[in-house]
Amino acid sequence: MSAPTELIGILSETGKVPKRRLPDLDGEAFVELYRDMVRIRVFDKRMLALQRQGRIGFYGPVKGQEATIVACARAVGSTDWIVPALREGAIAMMRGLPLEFAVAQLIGNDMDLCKGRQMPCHYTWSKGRYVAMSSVIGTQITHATGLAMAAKYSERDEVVLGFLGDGATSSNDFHSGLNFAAVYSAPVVFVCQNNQWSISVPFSQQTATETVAVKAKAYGMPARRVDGNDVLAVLDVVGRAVGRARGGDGPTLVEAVTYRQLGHSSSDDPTRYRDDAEVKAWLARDPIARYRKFLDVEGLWDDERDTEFVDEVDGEISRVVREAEAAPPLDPRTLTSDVFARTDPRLEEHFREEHP
Ligand SMILES: Cc1ncc(C[n+]2csc(CCOP(=O)(O)OP(=O)(O)O)c2C)c(N)n1
Ligand SMILES: [Mg+2]
Repeated sequence: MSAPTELIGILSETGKVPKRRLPDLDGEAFVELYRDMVRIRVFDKRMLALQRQGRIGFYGPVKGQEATIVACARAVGSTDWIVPALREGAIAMMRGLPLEFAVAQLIGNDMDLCKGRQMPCHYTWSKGRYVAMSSVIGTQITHATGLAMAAKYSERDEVVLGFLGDGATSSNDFHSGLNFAAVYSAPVVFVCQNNQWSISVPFSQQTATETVAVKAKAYGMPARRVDGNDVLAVLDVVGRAVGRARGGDGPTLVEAVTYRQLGHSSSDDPTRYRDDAEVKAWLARDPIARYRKFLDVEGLWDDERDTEFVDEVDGEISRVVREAEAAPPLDPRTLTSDVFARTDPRLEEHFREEHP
């Protein structure tokens, strides 16, 4: 089985696409991919600002990784499953999680579907088959494999998209997850968002292999290494891998090569451990700016529509933030309400004393 190192791309830096590589999408579908990416960027900026204002405690930005997120969301169907890692929350929103619920999850109040029991950015949306993330790095991989094995065993037509970061390739679950998926020919596509950093650890210190994709060879599964800042290429590559899984041909490992433009989270200061020059070089390969050039070349978008759209998204976010912030804090009794059949009398006593 080949272990590709070639980086698959469709969009050139100037936004040109060779005719034969142009996906079979209509103008509106091309524009929708752009709108999806811009929505994520605006949401990201606004949520980071809320964190800086002390209105939410923590936020993990995804700036620079929007193309992979959007393309993956568009490459699967409604009956497929998403097992996210840290940076795929926008897929829950693209699959129907109302924005006000997403903001409430960041606040952890009464409107939060997770009842404040998850860290911020760990959204859940069962109707959209978006699984709440486990914070323990790498565990998402075995969860995705297990879901896919169950789907196959139960003869359900479902594919699982399992996400991981470059850092997660060092986890034990990477081995177990990929090994079981390949041996059982499970319908899962692993998407590794290689954003070059695992908090402050660079990719070169994470692994001695040149790429993530090469690791698939040891498990006997195919891999693709794709430009993760090229929304059209990721859509094509992940779409084919999903088709392969659906057709009964088993798992694929996709390495999406991208870059975390900001800190690991709102608690991190990346200027302490990485060079400005590196950041600048990747900013020049920004996925949204590059795709915008393509839309310009094709005559599908312009500055006026852009400003109007950003204003519209900004307005919608202001509205949902107001709505989410208006929700009351969680009643502390919900800590146990759907955990125990009968709350321990000592806890009951505590609730009575502390929260009469
Ligand atoms: C088992 C485990 N070890 C350490 C952590 C702390 N931690 C949270 S995120 C992270 C880095 C993850 O890097 P990567 O997999 O590349 O994902 P990225 O954050 O870059 O998207 C670490 C070490 C954790 N959550 N779980
Ligand atoms: Mg990373």
